[in-house]
Amino acid sequence: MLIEKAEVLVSSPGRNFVTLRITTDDGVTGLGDATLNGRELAVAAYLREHVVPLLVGRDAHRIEDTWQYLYRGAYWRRGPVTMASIAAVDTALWDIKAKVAGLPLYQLLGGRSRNGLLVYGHASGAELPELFDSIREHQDEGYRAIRVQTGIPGLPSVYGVASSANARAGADAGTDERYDYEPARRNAVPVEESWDTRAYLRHIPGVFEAVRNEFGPELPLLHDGHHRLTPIQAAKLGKSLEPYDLFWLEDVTPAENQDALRLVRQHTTTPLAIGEVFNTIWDYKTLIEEQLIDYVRSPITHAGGITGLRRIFDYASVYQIKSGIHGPTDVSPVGLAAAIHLGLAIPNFGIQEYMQHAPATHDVFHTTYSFAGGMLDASEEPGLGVSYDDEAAASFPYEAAYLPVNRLLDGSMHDW
Ligand code: KDG
Ligand code: MG
Repeated sequence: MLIEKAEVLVSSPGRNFVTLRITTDDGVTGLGDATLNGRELAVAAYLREHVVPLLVGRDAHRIEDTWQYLYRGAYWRRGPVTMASIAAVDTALWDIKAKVAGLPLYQLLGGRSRNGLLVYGHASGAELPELFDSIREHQDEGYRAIRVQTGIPGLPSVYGVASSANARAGADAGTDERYDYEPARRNAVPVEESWDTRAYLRHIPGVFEAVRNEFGPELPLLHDGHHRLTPIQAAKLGKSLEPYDLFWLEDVTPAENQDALRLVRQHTTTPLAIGEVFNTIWDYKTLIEEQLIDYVRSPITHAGGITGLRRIFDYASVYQIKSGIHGPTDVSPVGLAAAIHLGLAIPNFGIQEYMQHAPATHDVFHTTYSFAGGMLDASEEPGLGVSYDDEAAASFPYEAAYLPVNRLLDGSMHDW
């Protein structure tokens, strides 16, 4: 079964997505997600110019060999653009293999280890009453674990906080409004936000105290620090949140420095999750071997596909570290479906992030996975169970959109 063609599909139904569609000589198609928020066209060009010409004529069944060929064969290894491209090829080939077998993909990954995937959703509010409403709305939708993000006094806009009116209306990112907390804005240049770490550290423990008082001790709560703290600040935050028993505290320090987590770990028993911007197993080496984290956060879309991420999870499982696959709206329904299949099969599943895509996204990506009772599940359709509607996609052309950048109050650049 040879690869006959590979098409790079760029569309913007609600937000920008890059999708790879591989077709074999006997007409079987597979999809892969290569979306890299704010840098979509770099991946599209890498795929079109440097990967697609290498795929045509290859044996579609040789998934591991193709992975190694694209990873080792590039000489310039790793990085989000390369690894998102490899991810798309890998996912599309798994989709094809499962379709040919006539089985849902999770069956090829070892079969079901669980009935479904526990997910967490994103509740947020500028102030506590809005946050409480948002938590209740998520519970009403069935969510059984909730990420909590709030406004910080003195800061006009903060990562993770939806403008609630838009969030409730399910506004589409394409209208230049946020839905849920979608942070990428359609603009020729990134918008600028401001940040004050001391104000954040003063405010957050009180928010979690209020949420626990309102919702009780059982509801699993998560929080995302979004890479903004120094190691000692992160240690202080983890310690101050211990009484509120978080499921995890995410991305407390910038991701490049694995050693930073050692200091955080020495000071707190709050479980730590990291990795949504990591692309390879090497980004996790110190963190996994020294047991400095509890959850691995990479998405299939940015970590070399099912082949790349499964390898990381196997390595993590040796150290009792679990999965927490990144599932924001900038991972397409193809990337999410792949995460669901992998999550169903691995032994060390932890939790799956689930932000729901905008209705326009589902006009283009027809999905078969289901969400009920706070759990995501794959369908029994062969392959990933997602199809791409070219006709619908034609009415959603690419538009430049960027994640914001962050400045401290004195104007210095800071991590966003
Ligand atoms: O593209 C950036 C988003 O994926 C990121 O900001 C979302 O931190 C995020 C999360 O945990 O979902
Ligand atoms: Mg995050």
